[in-house]
Amino acid sequence: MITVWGGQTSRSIRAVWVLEEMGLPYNLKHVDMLAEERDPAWLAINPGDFLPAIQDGDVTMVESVAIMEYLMGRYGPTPLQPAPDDHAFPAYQQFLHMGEAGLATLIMVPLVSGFLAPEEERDNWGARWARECVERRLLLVKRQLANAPYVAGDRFTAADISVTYALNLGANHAGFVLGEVEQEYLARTTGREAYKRALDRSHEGVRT
Ligand SMILES: N[C@@H](CCC(=O)N[C@@H](CS)C(=O)NCC(=O)O)C(=O)O
Repeated sequence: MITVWGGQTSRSIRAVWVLEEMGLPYNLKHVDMLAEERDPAWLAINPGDFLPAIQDGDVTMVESVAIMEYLMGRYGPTPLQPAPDDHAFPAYQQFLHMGEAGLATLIMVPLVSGFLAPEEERDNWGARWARECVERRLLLVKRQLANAPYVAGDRFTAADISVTYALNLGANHAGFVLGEVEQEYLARTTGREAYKRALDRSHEGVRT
């Protein structure tokens, strides 16, 4: 059985959403990132102490996009992952990675500056630079969604799972203002039954 180590609002939702879309069974273990002390069992899984991680037999992995690729590669094929000869593949690959490397990673800088930095360090050059980078990268998302309902084209893929997490993170926790096109897109992606199940399971994880 696959175990996902995650949190209520963490990138573990990407792994759990893929598992729900693929109908695969899994356990979810909640890690409280705000707790003063860490469960040694968790640190044995990821001494780097960031979420998410998965265990699958003797496989232990971190990095949410790599985990999604592992799950789809190991337990697919799945329509979430277009084949390399599919015309959707280049856009799929680009936005799958942009969701984390180009968006969520950079969004974390103004996010943590705004919430965690000492008052006098909140408005800093690095956070402003990262915010501007995100704004420019969002133009690529906006341009793609002006022409297609999903970031890889006509159908929903794991690239949408990656980008949806980033857009939600930016809008809900870092003050990014989304346009109508992006908001309609989020309504489409988060309206999926598998997303709702993933969210429910992630919240249940807190109570176990
Ligand atoms: N690139 C990593 C980012 C992981 C990450 O930043 N996770 C957050 C939670 S969503 C975290 O655990 N942050 C705490 C920390 O890094 O100290 C991924 O996609 O998994």
